[in-house]
Amino acid sequence: MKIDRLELRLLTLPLVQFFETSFSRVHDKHFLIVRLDADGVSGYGECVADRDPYYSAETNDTAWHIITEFIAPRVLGTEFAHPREVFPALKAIRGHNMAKAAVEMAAWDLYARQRGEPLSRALGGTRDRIASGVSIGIQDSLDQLMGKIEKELAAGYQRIKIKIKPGWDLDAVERVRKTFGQIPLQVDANAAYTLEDAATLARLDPFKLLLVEQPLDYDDVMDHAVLQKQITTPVCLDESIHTVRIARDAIEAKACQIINIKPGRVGGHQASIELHDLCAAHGIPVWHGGMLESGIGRAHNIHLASLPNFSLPGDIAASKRYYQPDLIDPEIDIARDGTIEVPKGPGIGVNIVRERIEKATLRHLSL
Ligand code: OSB
Ligand code: MG
Repeated sequence: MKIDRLELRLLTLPLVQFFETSFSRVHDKHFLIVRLDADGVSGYGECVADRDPYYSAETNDTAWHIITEFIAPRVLGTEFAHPREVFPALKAIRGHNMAKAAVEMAAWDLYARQRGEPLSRALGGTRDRIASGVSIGIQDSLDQLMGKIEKELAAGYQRIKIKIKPGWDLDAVERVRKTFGQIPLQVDANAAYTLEDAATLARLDPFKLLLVEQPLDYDDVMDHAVLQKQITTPVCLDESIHTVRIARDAIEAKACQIINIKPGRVGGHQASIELHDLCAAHGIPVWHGGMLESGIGRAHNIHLASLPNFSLPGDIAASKRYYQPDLIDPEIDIARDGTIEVPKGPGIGVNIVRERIEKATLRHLSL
């Protein structure tokens, strides 16, 4: 495929409910959508950067800058035999994985659409439904948190993840266990602790959590290895895993027993496949993370999560938990058994509603 056009949009959508992590509370999402055209076919990708550099160093504005100034010139007019060639073609650009991923993933959608096959097949997916879990943000009260969990369990979600931070951790987990018993439960600290908190984190052990996600700093590997020796809850890394190489180091150092894969964080689908395969070779289970994506990014995630080593339920939930309406129609929904169907149509396999994209657009550029 020879890509002849790149369209970039900055969009905003209000969240159905605010989402609070250890680093911020958001009420609406700001994100980029990339469209690539080749031979009359279009492919779409979503950038998971945010307005602020609190989850990662990238923001929508840095992604806009990197895509227009550095990625577009390397992609436009270039003949790619396969989308796996896109990420290596961007090697001269250090970092900026979210910007790269948005374009690379659009190329995968384009490729699969050209071939008339679902993206999951092009990626090497092996299942037609994925297991779905929910990520529940920090609430104003524990009562409110219990209400949210009750609702999501009733909807059928296969596991619950709650966000934690110092002061919203042990009491919250204890309350969840007291109220709901031994449900599949995990926690995500988004880097809110240091090794000095090891004793507090060890007090989570008796609650038999599936995992504790990114307890320590966003760029740390070795402190996590030290922490893992002091706690029995399996450590799962999210923020720290920027590249396949860092994952290899983290596994070697025994800094984690589980890895969360987000294609935006590692540079797209190809890097995610390599990360997935590396983990499989080392017996490290993976699950698919979420970044409050619209239906476009969410559909990409569903296809990727159909690969075999995604053996734990992901943070890929129904559209209506996030956006009403979503950018796609029909929206993504879960079945009563807590699974989501992998779309069967060509590419990401969802219908993108142009008018909704237009309505949500703040900025627009065609190259
Ligand atoms: O750490 O997994 C995270 C959302 C934004 C930024 C970081 C994270 C998250 C989530 C939400 O946990 C997952 C989702 O429901 O999309
Ligand atoms: Mg996380």
